[in-house]
Amino acid sequence: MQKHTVTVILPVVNETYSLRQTVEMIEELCSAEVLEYLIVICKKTSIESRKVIEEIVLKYGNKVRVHDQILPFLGGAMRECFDLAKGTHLLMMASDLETNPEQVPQLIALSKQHPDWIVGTNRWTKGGGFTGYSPVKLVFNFFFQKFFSILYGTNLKDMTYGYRIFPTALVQSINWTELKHPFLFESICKPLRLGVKAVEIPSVWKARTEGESQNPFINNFKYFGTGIKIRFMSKSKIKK
Ligand SMILES: Nc1nc2c(ncn2[C@@H]2O[C@H](COP(=O)(O)OP(=O)(O)OP(=O)(O)O)[C@@H](O)[C@H]2O)c(=O)[nH]1
Ligand SMILES: [Mg+2]
Repeated sequence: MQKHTVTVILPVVNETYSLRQTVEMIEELCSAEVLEYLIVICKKTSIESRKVIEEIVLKYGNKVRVHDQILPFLGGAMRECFDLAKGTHLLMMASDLETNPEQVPQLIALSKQHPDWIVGTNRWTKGGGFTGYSPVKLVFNFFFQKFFSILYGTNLKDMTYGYRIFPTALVQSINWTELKHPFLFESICKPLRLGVKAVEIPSVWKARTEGESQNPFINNFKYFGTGIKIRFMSKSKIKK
């Protein structure tokens, strides 16, 4: 069997100490499990963030790759990294500490047990939760999750949290279309339609303490169209 190796994808716009802490924590907890860090930057990436990235490259050498994205927005960043990843698996997360890096070893361990599955995280279960999340978004998110778990006939309870580990071959075989934040939702909807198994571990989302989100509130409504469209899309259109 092929050795399980992981590419950690870290999109960066305005994170400094949060990015540094993310990499350092993963290195401390499970360095040997990580093949590479793929840091993805864009025109908006701040000078301060770029300085921290330089520091990280100096410290960890060729374990770190920096990619300057061509496609726009978060979905564009992730999609390009999906194609560039060298690991057998890739971990989609953020660099603003809203995806708790302490859980990386647990995600990798489960992914090793079930290499063909997607291993994600769940804020809507015992042991998971939200700290500092907007109350309006929380209500919206609750009903959104209920609706789409029924529509997709899945046990998953958190289909919009962009903190998951995927088999690289799987994501490279899918035709992705979203460019903005709804990509985080597309990335679970399309595999589910293809019959891929997915599990979740409890996780606490904690609001960032530096910089700001790139996802204006109004954009959250776009997730709805994404979920409906993919639910009724033919499998042949989902596959490349
Ligand atoms: N390279 C790159 N990174 C991005 C882009 N947009 C967001 N990111 C990063 O991706 C991570 C997640 O994005 P956020 O904007 O924090 O959004 P979010 O927390 O998923 O969404 P909300 O909960 O709705 O705010 C952060 O580390 C961002 O810096 C982008 O266009 N390009
Ligand atoms: Mg965020």
